[in-house]
Amino acid sequence: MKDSWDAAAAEGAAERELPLSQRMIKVLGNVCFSAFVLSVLVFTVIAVTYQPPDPWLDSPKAIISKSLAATLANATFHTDDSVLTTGEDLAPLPLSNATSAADATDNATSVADAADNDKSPDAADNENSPDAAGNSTSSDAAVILPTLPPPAADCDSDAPINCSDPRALAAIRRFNSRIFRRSIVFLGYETPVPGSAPGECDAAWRFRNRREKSWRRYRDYRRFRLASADNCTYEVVSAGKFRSGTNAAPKPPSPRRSSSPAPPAQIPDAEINDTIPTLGSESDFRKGKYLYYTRGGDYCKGMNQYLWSFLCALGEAQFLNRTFVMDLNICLAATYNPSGRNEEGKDFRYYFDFEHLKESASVVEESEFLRDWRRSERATSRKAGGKITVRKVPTYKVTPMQLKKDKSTIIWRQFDGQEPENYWYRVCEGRAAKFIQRPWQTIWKSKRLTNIVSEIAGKMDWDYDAVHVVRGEKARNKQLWPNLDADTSPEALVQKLTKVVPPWRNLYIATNEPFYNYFDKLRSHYKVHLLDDYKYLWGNTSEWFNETMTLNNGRPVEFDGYMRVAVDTEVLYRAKNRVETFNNLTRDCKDGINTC
Ligand SMILES: *[C@@H]1O[C@H](CO)[C@@H](O)[C@H](O)[C@H]1NC(C)=O
Ligand SMILES: *[C@@H]1O[C@H](CO)[C@@H](O)[C@H](O)[C@H]1NC(C)=O
Ligand SMILES: *[C@@H]1O[C@H](CO)[C@@H](O)[C@H](O)[C@H]1NC(C)=O
Ligand SMILES: *[C@@H]1O[C@H](CO)[C@@H](O)[C@H](O)[C@H]1NC(C)=O
Ligand SMILES: *[C@@H]1O[C@H](CO)[C@@H](O)[C@H](O)[C@H]1NC(C)=O
Ligand SMILES: *[C@@H]1O[C@H](CO)[C@@H](O)[C@H](O)[C@H]1NC(C)=O
Ligand SMILES: *[C@@H]1O[C@H](CO)[C@@H](O)[C@H](O)[C@H]1NC(C)=O
Ligand SMILES: *[C@@H]1O[C@H](CO)[C@@H](O)[C@H](O)[C@H]1NC(C)=O
Ligand SMILES: *[C@@H]1O[C@H](CO)[C@@H](O)[C@H](O)[C@H]1NC(C)=O
Ligand SMILES: *[C@@H]1O[C@H](CO)[C@@H](O)[C@H](O)[C@H]1NC(C)=O
Ligand SMILES: CC(=O)N[C@H]1CO[C@H](CO)[C@@H](O)[C@@H]1O
Repeated sequence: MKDSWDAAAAEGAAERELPLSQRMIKVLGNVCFSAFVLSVLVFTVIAVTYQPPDPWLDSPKAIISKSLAATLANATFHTDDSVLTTGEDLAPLPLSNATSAADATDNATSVADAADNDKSPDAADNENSPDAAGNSTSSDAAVILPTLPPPAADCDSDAPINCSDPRALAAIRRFNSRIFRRSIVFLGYETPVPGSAPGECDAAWRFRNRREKSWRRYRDYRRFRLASADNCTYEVVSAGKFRSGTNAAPKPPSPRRSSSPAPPAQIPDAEINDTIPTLGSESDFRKGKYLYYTRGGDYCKGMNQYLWSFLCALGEAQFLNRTFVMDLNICLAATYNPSGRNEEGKDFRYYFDFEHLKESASVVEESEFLRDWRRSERATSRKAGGKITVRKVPTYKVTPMQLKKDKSTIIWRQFDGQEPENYWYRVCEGRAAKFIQRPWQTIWKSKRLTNIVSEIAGKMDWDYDAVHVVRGEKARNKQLWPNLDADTSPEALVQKLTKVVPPWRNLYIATNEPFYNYFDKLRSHYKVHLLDDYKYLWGNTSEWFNETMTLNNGRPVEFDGYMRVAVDTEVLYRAKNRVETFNNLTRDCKDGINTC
């Protein structure tokens, strides 16, 4: 389905090119290094140019606009507890030079994995790592050098397993790429360390999810039991679950008085850097050009409306070639809050990836901006230097095109007036829609949330099917959705799912049905997983809890309804097979009677 663009491309390419890769690997053995590099290049080029023939991916922009337009009626959004698909679900990878270079190396791994499609042992043996050669140089050539571990001259297969021996990592890599090839792309491995018993090794690595179209990387570490074969290669006998290799877990920076076998040490995700950028000197501030929006009527509306408006504003800033002044505070609408009230003071970074946003668009945080503005004004009055010019724009009826020529340092849209006159997104209506592109690819879900997603999917070993069961308001509204309630009843679910999902699969149920035991009937057919089974991932001992608390000045953050749906949706997207409510479970239409 909506496979990750690059992964789909790599897989697609691998499928189409499989005979070639098989032949090449057979012919090459492990000597023709330069030809191997060439084949990697070929794969990489194919991966970069190949467009999967997936209608979902044809026009992500159209899809987003459509899904939003569908929720838009007379300049008001229906509140809907569905989560908008965001950039990493839809967008092709941002092919900046740096990332495409990174991709090329990633691809070396995916190519190796793809080559593993070939079930023949020699192909598997060729899949070898720089780490396996005991030497991870930064040179690209070394990264894809296919060497075998040095054949032991005096082979003693009874010798104890040595985890730092390159053969251990080679065996683990082979095993991983055989088992998880379809789900994840393996990036850097670390040298395995001994596990808790002889013959056990703990290995850690980073991976990317094939179904996520971002470059974000996640961590895993597992425990493996290894055995030495007669010819002295190591083989994996059994492998532990997600993050079972606690000896290989990243260590917290400060040495702790550990030794208690209790929970594995966890450290905050050091790869997240969503600190608020500062503007720098006062003269830097002066040199900039800014677009500043006063809070409008969108505040405290649904999250879809928030994004639709925010992306309009950001689109205008890009159209005007200005830095957008952004308020990181979000007011979360009542529908997502367990309290049932609108809640102010939520942070953009709880939900979205600010690091990606600041890398892909020019933004500055509002309070930083206001402080620097004041500072510059003061400096101006002292030195009578160049004045900071401000153009105030009271209404959305002044179009972006009219502002294009404006040279003011700050263009300040003020959104006076009543709803719906004061909605930000009205700026992008009418003729402006032709000029302004909403930069939807700048919005990814927060990595703090997708870390949870990765963990849930990892606990199921990426081997699960999922069903999306929409109930809630829609099931209660018999006028617009006459059959939904009956079609999603426990009996109907058993009847329908057993036709399409093989028995005893892991079955993840993404749902807005609040009653946990509602799906119990499915438990006699499947290993049922629900979001609430993973509560501990955001509970008060979790990594997420610590990390969000840091953002919130040390106060705990509630795992709210929007986060729930965001995680639920992403776990659903990563499933091997996905059964949807509309189309698959019921013939009712997604948006009510006669809308499909
Ligand atoms: C939208 O406005 C039109 C006419 O202005 C009206 O007929 C229609 O019922 C309105 N739709 C909603 C959902 O309010
Ligand atoms: C990135 O690529 C663009 C063209 O696509 C080029 O103009 C630019 O110089 C490159 N930047 C770097 C750092 O290589
Ligand atoms: C890699 O190994 C080669 C020879 O085995 C050595 O000369 C080189 O310094 C090593 N590089 C690193 C980064 O360890
Ligand atoms: C394990 O293998 C590493 C790397 O080959 C080697 O340096 C080390 O001495 C070995 N340890 C034992 C106990 O054999
Ligand atoms: C070593 O033996 C294992 C199992 O016996 C086999 O799968 C593997 O292909 C052999 N490797 C080599 C290089 O002969
Ligand atoms: C985080 O990113 C900012 C730039 O946005 C950079 O200045 C800072 O050094 C980074 N911090 C870390 C710890 O990487
Ligand atoms: C956008 O602004 C930057 C500096 O703010 C300038 O260097 C660049 O030329 C501008 N681009 C366009 C297309 O106006
Ligand atoms: C975590 O929550 C539980 C129950 O909600 C409470 O008993 C416990 O004290 C909390 N622990 C911490 C460290 O806050
Ligand atoms: C969260 O932070 C507390 C206090 O800083 C620490 O004791 C705990 O180990 C952390 N938990 C996780 C899961 O990182
Ligand atoms: C769900 O419906 C879609 C569209 O009708 C169909 O392509 C897909 O195969 C169905 N999935 C299952 C598991 O039945
Ligand atoms: C296995 C491998 O080559 N991994 C590389 C993938 O690309 C990133 C780029 O940032 C490198 O850091 C990894 O080492």
